[in-house]
Amino acid sequence: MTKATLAGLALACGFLVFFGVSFIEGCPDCAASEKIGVIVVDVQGDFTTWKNGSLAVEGTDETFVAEVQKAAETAAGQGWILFATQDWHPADHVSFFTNHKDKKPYDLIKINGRTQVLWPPHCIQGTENARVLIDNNLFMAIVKKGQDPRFDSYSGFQDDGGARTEMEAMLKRNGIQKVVVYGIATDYCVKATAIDAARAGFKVIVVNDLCRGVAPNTSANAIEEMKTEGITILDKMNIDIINNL
Ligand code: VGL
Ligand code: ZN
Repeated sequence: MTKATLAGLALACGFLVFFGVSFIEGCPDCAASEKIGVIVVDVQGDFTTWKNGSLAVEGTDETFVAEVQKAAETAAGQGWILFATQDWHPADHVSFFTNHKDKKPYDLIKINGRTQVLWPPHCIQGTENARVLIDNNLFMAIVKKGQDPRFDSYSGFQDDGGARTEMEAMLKRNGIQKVVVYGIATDYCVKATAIDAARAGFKVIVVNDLCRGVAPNTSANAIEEMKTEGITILDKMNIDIINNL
């Protein structure tokens, strides 16, 4: 072996050791470099008391929306990748009681063996109260759902007919493994979205203080159901806890 070859080998080994060591040193941070996604569910005028929504959920005043906004800003500041869901129904949507003869709001009907809750008309495409109330610029994308008049869609991942939205593909495309979910309503769209996220293989955290539910008993049941699916329920948005999960 020539001197030059030896010097080259030594240099190569040096590089290997240098980068190898720095890689090992980097490992305690591996968890922190996992991409974190956030899904802000259906924070729209029609679900809030603030905007006098047609399907206003208790506890959704201006202060609540401001807390959701602040949490979204904090998450964005952490480099987390934010998505929103947006209930976006045509006027002839199956879930509106007005589209069924002799029905009232909150009646239950059976459609193809599924139970459908009949709601007041809400989140009609292109109406003021269908807008997402959180700064839209914070979101990489706003996923619309419930556009097919035949199917309801509580989940941001798929409708009741099984049609998938772009949500799962976008999360995966961005290297996201952990998803934080909060918004409205705990017992419907938050629950369905969080459970579908867990079933799609994401580690899921629901932040309870940033959620509001249609009714206390169904919301309490929803929390238990989500735990059964392996979802972590936190009272508050705690950055350190979420980073280290
Ligand atoms: C929702 C009822 C009907 C929700 C949407 O966002 O939880 N609830 N449509
Ligand atoms: Zn709806």
